[in-house]
Amino acid sequence: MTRSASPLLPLGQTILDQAAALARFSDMEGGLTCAYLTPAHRAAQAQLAAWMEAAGMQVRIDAIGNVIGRYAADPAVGDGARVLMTGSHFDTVRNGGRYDGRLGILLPVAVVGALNAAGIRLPYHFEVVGFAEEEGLRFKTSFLASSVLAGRFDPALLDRADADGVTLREALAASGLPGAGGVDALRAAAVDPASLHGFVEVHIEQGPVLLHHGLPLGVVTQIAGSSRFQVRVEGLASHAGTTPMTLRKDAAAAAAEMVLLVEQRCGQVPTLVGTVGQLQVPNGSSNVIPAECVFSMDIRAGEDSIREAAIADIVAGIQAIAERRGLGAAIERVTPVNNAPCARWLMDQFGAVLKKRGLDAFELPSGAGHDAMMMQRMTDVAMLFVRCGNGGISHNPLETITTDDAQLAAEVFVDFLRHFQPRA
Ligand code: HGY
Ligand code: MN
Ligand code: MN
Repeated sequence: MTRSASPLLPLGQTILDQAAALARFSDMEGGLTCAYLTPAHRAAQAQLAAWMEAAGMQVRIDAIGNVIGRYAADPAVGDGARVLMTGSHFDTVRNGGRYDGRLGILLPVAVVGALNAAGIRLPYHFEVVGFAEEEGLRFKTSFLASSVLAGRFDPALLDRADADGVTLREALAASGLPGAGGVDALRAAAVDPASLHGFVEVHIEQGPVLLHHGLPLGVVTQIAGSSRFQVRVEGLASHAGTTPMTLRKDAAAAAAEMVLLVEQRCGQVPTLVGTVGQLQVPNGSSNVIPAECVFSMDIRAGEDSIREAAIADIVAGIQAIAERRGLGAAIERVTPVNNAPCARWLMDQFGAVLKKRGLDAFELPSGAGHDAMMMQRMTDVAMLFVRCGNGGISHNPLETITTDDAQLAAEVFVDFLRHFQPRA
């Protein structure tokens, strides 16, 4: 480091203001939806690139649309400098909150701006990634962006289509992104793990634990594994008025039973959760017995074995319900992501900063998925959680954080960066 001045500027308000400004790029009126590669998404991407440049970073956009800003190492360190990476996603769920993902981009960019303004360089390259896709909203597959960076992109996903029938391959070809969706370009966008010190992610907690304990910040121990499925139940369309109740093959009634099975099985173990967040009767009519019902299933647990056992039971249960009712059920496994433990050596460096400030080095697991999960397949990771207001609500427009908590998180992040010690 070339100077020892403390760059503790009022960053909290800047971060909140920028989150509000970024939320104006939306696919919907009156709320925030930012699906992968829509016009709003491209505008958000350009805005992030502009803020990174203004903060003093060199910016590149990779083949999947990640915006990556580099705050170059102190030149005195020489050519051997490695990269400490941070970042999170800028896509959102439908009608989501403005901090989910975005906080983990805006906060480190604001921190870099402050370091740069104070003339403080770091003894390593510091990169901030705005991940282009994490939520899985458009192509029903999450972690597209981090899977490219981590060298784990599955080319079969290029054939996956959105709700309008546009495939990922077509969307990338029309995007103007480098490589136009070519597999070689997507593979070449992977980062060399040997170049990394590790990956750290700042994220709003998205739950009530920190709020409940009266704590502004927490250090994540592990990220729960998750599996998503699409279930298609095939029944028989027939007349709602003339078909006796005993002679029906009602796909929606069968799906209802399946949804209750998910709720009942996932209620048996405290760390296990299961959600059916999408449920449709395609081409349904009020006077026709549903021929088809399609629903999503999201099953998560802190331990992979607990999740897998629940999945085995639920899959068997769905087949049994379908058989008993004389229907078909096809279950497609969309995204399985195993549990990702955080690295103790990185967690301890966040913990040390918190303690030095007289704060509790509180540790908690994450039930939500994060880009850090995919990055953990290639490097050590850690996460800093920021308290979520409004009872801890997230994936909801009511999601919120305070200016003071954003400020404190930025200060803790500055201390973390300035005292960062690479793994021995
Ligand atoms: O669904 C999740 O856990 C995350 O918000 N992507
Ligand atoms: Mn989310
Ligand atoms: Mn998120």
